[in-house]
Amino acid sequence: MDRNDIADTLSEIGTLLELKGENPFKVRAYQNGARKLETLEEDLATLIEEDRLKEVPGMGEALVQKITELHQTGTLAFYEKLKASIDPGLVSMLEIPGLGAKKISAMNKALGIASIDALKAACESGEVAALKGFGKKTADNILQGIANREAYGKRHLWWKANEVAEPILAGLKKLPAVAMASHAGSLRRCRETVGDLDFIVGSENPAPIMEWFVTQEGVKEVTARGETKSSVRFDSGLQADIRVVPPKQFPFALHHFTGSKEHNVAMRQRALARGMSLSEWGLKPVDEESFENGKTAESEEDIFSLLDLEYIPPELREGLGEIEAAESGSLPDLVRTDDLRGVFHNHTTASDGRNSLEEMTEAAQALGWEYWGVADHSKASFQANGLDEEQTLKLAQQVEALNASGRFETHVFSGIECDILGDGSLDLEESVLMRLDYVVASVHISMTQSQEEMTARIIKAIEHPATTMLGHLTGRLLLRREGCKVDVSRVVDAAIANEVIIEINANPYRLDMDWRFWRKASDRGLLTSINPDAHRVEHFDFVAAGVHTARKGWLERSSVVNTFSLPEVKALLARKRP
Ligand code: DGT
Ligand code: CA
Ligand code: CA
Ligand code: ZN
Repeated sequence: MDRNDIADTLSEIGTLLELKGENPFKVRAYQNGARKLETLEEDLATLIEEDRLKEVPGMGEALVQKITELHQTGTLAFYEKLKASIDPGLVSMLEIPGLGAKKISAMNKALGIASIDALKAACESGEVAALKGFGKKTADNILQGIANREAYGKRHLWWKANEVAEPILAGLKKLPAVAMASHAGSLRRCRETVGDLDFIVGSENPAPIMEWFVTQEGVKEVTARGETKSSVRFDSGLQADIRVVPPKQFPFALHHFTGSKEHNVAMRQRALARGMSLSEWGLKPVDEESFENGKTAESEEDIFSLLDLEYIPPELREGLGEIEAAESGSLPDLVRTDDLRGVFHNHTTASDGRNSLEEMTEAAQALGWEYWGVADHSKASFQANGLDEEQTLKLAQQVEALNASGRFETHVFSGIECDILGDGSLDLEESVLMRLDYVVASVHISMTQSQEEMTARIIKAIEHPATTMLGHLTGRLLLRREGCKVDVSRVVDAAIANEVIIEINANPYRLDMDWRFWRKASDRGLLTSINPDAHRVEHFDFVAAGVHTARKGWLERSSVVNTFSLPEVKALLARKRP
């Protein structure tokens, strides 16, 4: 073990002893020992070899023995034993910003607190504030620290992160010093969640850009501030990084910081195979020192073309075969939001939606859609005011009347989001379902079945003659709830065999079926519909998130039925209504 690792271990020993409430002198001895090691002027190996470590001021016998053991064996029996003797709950409390071992130990002794949850409860109940030497302010600080730990540790939904990112990018582009600016990282690759925001700027004059970035509205904390790089944290815990580079370097930096790491590794290997070195700085012959005489690129397109590749859209840069496809000219012609001509899975005031059939139709028309479909809940979803057979038929009649009235140019399809019951049967009579234009079959109840049960249940629903499409396959809610367990491959097989569509539920919390399954599934012939699951007119906008999922899944228009024209869609739906 080297000097720095040994110093870290010593300082951890100090913390662990403090957690146990040990004698403060003993604690300090380890902390001082760690600092001594860090500032050692002579080589540690030499000192140990010549048995002179004990001559260093402040190095007691116990410390010398432990440092020597760590240096020679890489482990320390004393440390292992100490770790094993401490409740991991106490150690986890050290992750709370602003809370140290001494306070944790005191609260453990007085109140028996040994976990973050218990600590939170004790702060809320006033027990911590009542402790000698603590008080209300300390308890409030601890609660704030717990909240921050949760917020800072977590990932953020792409949709929400993008709402923060858009004004930042717009603000950057307005600055006179900015020649060019872009978002990068997972945000630009349209991952369903992002760890932090990344921005790349091209400019010869970074100072005013840095100043604007760290003082912009909503910044809660500046976590790093440099001449060309800074990081800030917003109230939500979301962090944003910015890097300013000379305009000449911009395309290379943008490509590098868009990632993914896997994509970058493959690109660098490709460059190396051509005797070139690719990095955030540029592209140059491997044997040249600097990037001065390297290749120039006006845009990312140029970088790909310098490496004999078609342009790879950011959504595909996940290191999953995009470079091979770009080399052979077989990248997909990815679906786009403006390719959509309608949507199918939507709710109205008839069940748990906020807007009426007419309001939704008006909004669909305003978006330029040729059609949209209503699919309110069925009766098993009673908490969502689900419809029974009679109410379902009544809604279908209203749809028919609205279409006949000629009030709107946008055609309305009548459908239902029919519950898949626990045994795989559908919630409404087959004769009623067959009178609707289409049926979205979804699982909302009994979600905790085993994978075997759930898979069989969903396949049974797929085999029902009235089923047109499957709603939100797993029922997951990103960052909130795991989806149910299901054998995706078998469900996809069944859907293809029964000509059932599997939706991409475009609600930003769902994005279900996941993008990772789509490339293979569509190669086998599966069709999708990008459905907003709108519960109010504004939710129609969710389709943009669903399009990201489709693009990350390599989907072209031909796999997405709601890019089809009205006559094509009518013909497709009619196949299930002989
Ligand atoms: P995130 O923020 O966790 O959602 O994911 P990213 O992809 O945005 O990752 P981030 O913010 O750490 O870095 C942005 C990009 O910069 C990343 O996708 C690739 C590039 N990058 C960062 N660190 C490294 C690295 O150590 N190696 C390589 N090859 N690329 C890196
Ligand atoms: Ca990032
Ligand atoms: Ca970052
Ligand atoms: Zn649903």
